[in-house]
Amino acid sequence: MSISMKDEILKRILAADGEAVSGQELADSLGVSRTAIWKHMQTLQEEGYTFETIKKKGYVLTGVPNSLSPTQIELFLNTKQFGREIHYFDVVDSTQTIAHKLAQEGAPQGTVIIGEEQTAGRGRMARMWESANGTGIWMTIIVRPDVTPQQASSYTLVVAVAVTMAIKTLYKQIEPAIKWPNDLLINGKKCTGILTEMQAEADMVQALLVGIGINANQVASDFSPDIANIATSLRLEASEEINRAALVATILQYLEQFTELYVKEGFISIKALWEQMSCTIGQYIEVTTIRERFEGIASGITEDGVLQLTQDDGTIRTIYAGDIKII
Ligand code: BTX
Repeated sequence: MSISMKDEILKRILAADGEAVSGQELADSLGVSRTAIWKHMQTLQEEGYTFETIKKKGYVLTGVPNSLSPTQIELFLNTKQFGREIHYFDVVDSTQTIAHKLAQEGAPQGTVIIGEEQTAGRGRMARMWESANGTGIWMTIIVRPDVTPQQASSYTLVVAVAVTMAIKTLYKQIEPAIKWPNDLLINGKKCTGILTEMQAEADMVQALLVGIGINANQVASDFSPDIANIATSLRLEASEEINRAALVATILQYLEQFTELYVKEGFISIKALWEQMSCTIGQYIEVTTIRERFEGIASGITEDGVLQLTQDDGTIRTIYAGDIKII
């Protein structure tokens, strides 16, 4: 059985978006017998797709397999470079570790590393990132933008915009808000974290390793007590099962698009979108950096993606990195 024929059938059924697709029409338009179509449908069911067969009308897709295999993602992928090479694992320590190694070995821009489960998923400053099996999206994308290491520090904001756009596009009922610099919140709880690491020489970025962790299909009891009060999942907020493969493909598409813009025109080309999606600007916040702690109003973001804080005495401080708490 040819894989491409099976994928073509699946693509058409997916494109019908809940409408029935007739087996006879599939057979006619693809130039094969009804029996051949039926056999392909059997294989798809073995892979985890579920269909309802409606008499005289055809097949309706009722469920997709819960997998982020490259085949699943490619079905939805519409990019030139991003996601065209996918390394997919059942269990990894951290997709960041694998990405570092692949980047050093010369992996091209857009290479994606995905693990269904991470045993040592990490956040910033060696914090842990809970990455249970099969429920979330745990992936790292290797990006090689032609920018200086200094400029690259605003790339995390670009990633946050791309992920927010993708979530909003597929799940119109939810609207994540970006909490500077690297979290997406829904109703005040964290659904996504971003970790950008860098391989660089003095004045040149070799690679950015963009780690994205998204809570997709967890239910409340899936979170450990440590994060149960601060974490949420897209499924909990959207009240529907999340098609993780479609979401990954949509993220890659936005990220490719925004990365091109960012390399050509800098952060300023994405600044307005970021401001629209941010829940940070205008808030009274407490900032913790490695060295100190202070507070004030998050008064804006600069053209370079640096956060500006206006303190009570009117002095303006610029913040390049740190954690913030809205108080
Ligand atoms: P962060 O340092 O901003 O956030 C880490 C904090 O978030 C933890 O201390 C904990 O309180 C909370 N947390 C941990 N796990 C979760 C979760 N699943 N949902 C919500 N909150 C949680 C954020 O760092 C950056 C995370 C990047 C994760 C990706 S996954 C793919 C890639 N591989 C890898 O090891 N990390 C990245």
